[in-house]
Parts: sequence; structure tokens; C-alpha cells
Amino acid sequence: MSEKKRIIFHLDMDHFFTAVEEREHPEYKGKPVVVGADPKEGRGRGVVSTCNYEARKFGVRSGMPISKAWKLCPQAVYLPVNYELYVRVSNQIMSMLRGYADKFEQWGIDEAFLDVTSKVKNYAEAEALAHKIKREIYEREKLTCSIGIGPNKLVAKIASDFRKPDGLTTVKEEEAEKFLAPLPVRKLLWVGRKTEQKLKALGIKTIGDLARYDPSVLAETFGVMGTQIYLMAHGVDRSEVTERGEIKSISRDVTFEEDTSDFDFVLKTLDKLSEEVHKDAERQRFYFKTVTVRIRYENFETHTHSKTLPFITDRLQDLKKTARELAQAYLRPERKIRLVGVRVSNLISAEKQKRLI
Ligand code: TTP
Ligand code: MG
Repeated sequence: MSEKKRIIFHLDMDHFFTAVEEREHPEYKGKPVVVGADPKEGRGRGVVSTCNYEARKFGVRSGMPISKAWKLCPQAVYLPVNYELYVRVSNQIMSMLRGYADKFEQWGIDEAFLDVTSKVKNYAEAEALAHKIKREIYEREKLTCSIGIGPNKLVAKIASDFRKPDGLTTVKEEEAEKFLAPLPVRKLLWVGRKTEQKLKALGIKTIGDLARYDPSVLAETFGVMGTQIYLMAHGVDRSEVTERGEIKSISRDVTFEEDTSDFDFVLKTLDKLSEEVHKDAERQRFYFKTVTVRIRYENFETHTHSKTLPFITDRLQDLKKTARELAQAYLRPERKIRLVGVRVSNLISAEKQKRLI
């Protein structure tokens, strides 16, 4: 007997950071709102984290330099990122959602996959459940979301993005290929800008183009990923919804062979640790916000010192610079150092950050 076909939801909150801000400040309602770096009347550095749909009408987008956003829409309400608040709201939504799923997987701060296979008999019941969830989130949090329903994670994720805000899109297994065909290949998970350019060079722009392409050429050009994206273009994705123990931090430390007061050496070691931590974060596709340095003196007295940056970053230079700054206070000529360590925390999935303009 064949296994029961899966039914998967992907839920994505609408303009999440700004939606939370609007809820907290009803006076912003109807106005363009941008959350991100301080625009400093157009001279500000840093980027837009997100903006509401009113601001999007002016062309403002996530990841855009804040100075450009200011040029496009100087009349918007500009707000700093209140990350702690959004995480709190996110946690409440996620714990509510968990209860509706056989298997649950949070994906970044405002998205989640739910495997609801055993909870519903068919797609009609799945839609009713999705409406119920949307209503409940609205009643509890006064926030809207968009849900995609599909036979697997891939199709569900693309479906949730299809009609936004406050959308609900269902794509059954037999409809998947047709639904995907006209969409740009970029919509497939893991197709970044570079792959997109390479595919374009082969004349592949839409998912349909990719589905019709010779899979052996794709395998030659892109290796394993070539085969994967070919299957994805046909709406095939066997990956399971899996609860991931959220990774809270990434760290590295080193104990010196001999205790040292050569501070140039200590700082260079710190740089190296920063590079390793950065590489790990990059591999796991995390951005970070908090940097912590740990120093142990020869008598085992240990200190940690943290700094939370005013922005989310993935830049090595931000990490190195902050780690060096934090370490300065502990470099005292009379105290030899035994161990140094670097940690990044307050992690956010890079999936959220990658769509740069
Ligand atoms: P998204 O779900 O990608 O965006 P969104 O919720 O703001 O808008 P949409 O209605 O299109 O879903 O990201 C969720 C949050 O993650 C977003 O509110 C802010 C943050 N974020 C960044 O900090 N930087 C980014 O580049 C992106 C894309 C998101
Ligand atoms: Mg969202």
C-alpha cells in the first residue's frame, strides 16, 4: 500500500517587523513605515530590514541601502530594529503553531513549515485549518500572515509567497508543475543570484524552462545541485519537516600553550577565531547581532563581555572589529592571558537577508 500523501503548510508573516510596529503604534497605520538603519536624512548607512506595503509602493525593499529608501520615500516613518520585541512576538506565534502540526519546523523569525498530514483528510479540510490558524493569529496577535498549502515543503513555500499579504494558496500535487512553470527560477529554494545568472546563460529563466531542460547537462554544469533543481522544477521535494533545535550561538576559543601578555599576539588570535566563527556562521547561513569575547587570565579568573550591534550583520569586519574592541578592556600589562574566545549570538537565518536589491 502506498503511503498517505503528505499535506504541508508554509506560513509567512506579512511585513513582519513593520506589522509588529504598526500594532504597537496605531498612529502609523496607513503610512509608509520602514524598519532598519537610521536614515540620517539620507546620509545614513546600513540597510532596510523591512518595510510595510505602503512603503513598497514607493519602491522601498528589504536589504536596500537606507539612503536609497530615504530618496524614494522621505515621508516614511523610519524606525530602528527592535529585535527583542519581534522575537517575543515570533515565539508566541511559533508555540501556538506547533500545536497544529504533526511535525513543525521554524524557518527564520517569521516563517514555519507544518506537516499536517494526520490532522486533515483532504485539501478542503486543510484549507479550513489554514483559515482557522490565520484567524487565531489575528485574534491573538492582531497580525496577518500568508499560508501556502502543498504536497511538500518546496511547493508550500512558493505558494505562501504567491498571494501576499493575508493570502492563502493551495497547490495540489497534480497542479504543482503547472503552478511553478511560469515563475522565475529564483523562486526555487537555494537558487541564489549566481546560479540564476548561470541558468540565464543557458537560456533558462522560468521554472518551466528548467523543467524542460536536459537533466544530464544540468548535472554536468551544477553537479548534485543540478539534479536537485531539476527535480524541484518538477515540483518534487522529499525533504521532511523537521524540528530543529534552534542554534543559539556559534563560538570558538583557544587556550594558549603558554600564558601570554603579548597583546598583539592575543589580538591576532582573536582575529583568527573571528574568522573561524564567521566561516561557521556563513556555512550555516546565519547573520548575527551579538558578539561576545571571553578572556581567562593565568589565575583562571574568567570574564565575558558582550556587545549587541544596532544592526544584523554577516560581515567579518564587523565581527573582528567588535571582538577587538571588547577585548581591549582586558589587556593589562600585569595580567597574563590563558584563554580567549569569540562567540556570535542573536542569530538570524540568512534566507531572510539574501534578497538584496
Ligand atoms: P520576510 O518574511 O522575508 O519579509 P516580511 O515579513 O517583512 O515581508 P513579507 O510580507 O514579504 O513576508 O522577512 C521577515 C522579517 O525578517 C522581516 O520583517 C524583517 C527581517 N528581514 C531582515 O531583517 N532583512 C532582510 O533582508 C529581510 C528580507 C528580512
Ligand atoms: Mg514575512
